[in-house]
Amino acid sequence: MSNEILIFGAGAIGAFYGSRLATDKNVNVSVFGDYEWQPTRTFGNASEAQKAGVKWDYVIVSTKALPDVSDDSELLQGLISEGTAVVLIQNGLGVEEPYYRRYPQASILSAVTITSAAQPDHGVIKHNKWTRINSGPYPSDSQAATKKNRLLNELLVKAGIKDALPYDAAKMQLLRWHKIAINAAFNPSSVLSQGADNASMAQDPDLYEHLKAVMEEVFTAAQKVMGQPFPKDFASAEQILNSTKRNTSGSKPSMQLDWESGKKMELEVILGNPVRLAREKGVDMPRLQTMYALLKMAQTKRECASKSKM
Ligand SMILES: *[C@@H]1O[C@H](CO)[C@@H](O)[C@H](O)[C@H]1NC(C)=O
Ligand SMILES: *[C@@H]1O[C@H](CO)[C@@H](O)[C@H](O)[C@H]1NC(C)=O
Ligand SMILES: *[C@@H]1O[C@H](CO)[C@@H](O)[C@H](O)[C@H]1NC(C)=O
Ligand SMILES: *[C@@H]1O[C@H](CO)[C@@H](O)[C@H](O)[C@H]1NC(C)=O
Ligand SMILES: *[C@H]1O[C@@H](CO)[C@H](O)[C@@H](O)[C@@H]1NC(C)=O
Repeated sequence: MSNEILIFGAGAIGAFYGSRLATDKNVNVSVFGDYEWQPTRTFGNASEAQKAGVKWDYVIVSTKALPDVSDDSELLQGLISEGTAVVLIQNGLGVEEPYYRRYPQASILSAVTITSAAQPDHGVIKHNKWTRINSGPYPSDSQAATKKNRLLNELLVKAGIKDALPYDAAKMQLLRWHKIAINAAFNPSSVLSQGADNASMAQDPDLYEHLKAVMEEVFTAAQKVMGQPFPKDFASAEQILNSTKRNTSGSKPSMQLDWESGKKMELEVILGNPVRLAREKGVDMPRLQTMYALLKMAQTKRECASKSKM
C-alpha cells in the first residue's frame, strides 16, 4: 500500500512526527521547507513538490497559523487530489476552514498535539518526555475522512506514538476549544504582563482569578457553540491551574516568545476566531475580546514604529 506523506512546515512538531512516521519502512516522508533531517525527498517549495509527480496520501501542515498575513492553503495548490488527506496540526480555531473550502475533493483532518518538542537550534529537534496526538475528520464524520483518520492513527501508533487517539469530528472540535481555552488564557496574559512565565501567572492570586475566568469563558462558549458538553476526561480550569502552579520550569507561552523576538503573534486563530465563532452563535466572550483588541493594537503600533525607523 502506498503511504506517501508530505510535511509542510519545518518546525519542531512537523519534524518530530515526520521523523517518527519515517521509521516505518512502508512509509515515505517528504518535506518542503528548510530541513536537515533525512527524509525520502526534500523540496525547496510547493512547485518543486508538484513536479515530483507523487500522489500524496497525507499532507501534514504544521506551520504557524497566521491567516491575517497569508492564506497558506493556496501553497498546496496542485498537491491535493481525491485520495489526499490534509492533516492540520496547528494551534487555534478555524484553521481547517480555508483548506476545506479550497480542497473539497480532499479529506480534511484536524489534529491537536501536546508534544513537548522544541527546536533549540537550527536542525536540532529536542523531544521531551510525553507526546499525545488526537485527530478527527473536519467538519463532519464523512466516510472518506473517517477512514483516512483511522489509517493515519494506525501509522502513528506503528511509529511508536502510543498516545495517538482518533476522535470523531465533534469531539475533535471540543478538544480544539479546550486547548484554545488554555492558550487564550496564558498566551496573551504573558504578553500583557511583560513576559510573566506560566507558573508565576498561576501563582499570582489576581492573575489566577483572571486565567480561571478566561478558561471558563471559553469552556462555556465552546459547549454552547458545539451544542454538547465536554467529555468528562477534559481537565477543569482549576486542574490546569494547579498543575501549572507546580511546574516552575520557567517556561513561557509561545505568543510571548513571538512578541519578544518581534514576530507576528497568532492572535487571529487563538483569540479572533473563537470570539467570531462564538458571536455567530450569539455568545459574547468579553475577556477574550478585550485581550484581542489590546494586543492587535499593540502589534499594529509596533509594526508602524519599526517601519517608520527604516
Ligand atoms: C516510496 O518511494 C519510492 C521511490 O519513489 C517508491 O518506489 C515506493 O513505492 C514508495 N513507497 C511507498 C510506501 O509509498
Ligand atoms: C521553487 O524552487 C525552484 C528551485 O529552487 C526555483 O527555481 C523556483 O523558482 C521556485 N519557485 C517558486 C514559485 O518559488
Ligand atoms: C487545586 O489545589 C488546591 C490547593 O492545593 C486544592 O484544594 C484543590 O482541591 C485542587 N483542585 C483540583 C481540581 O485539583
Ligand atoms: C513543565 O513544562 C515544561 C514546558 O512546557 C514541560 O516540558 C514539562 O514536561 C512540564 N513538567 C511537568 C511536570 O508537567
Ligand atoms: C507554558 O509554557 C509553554 C512553553 O513551554 C507551553 O507550550 C505551554 O503549554 C505552557 N502553558 C501551560 C498552561 O502550562
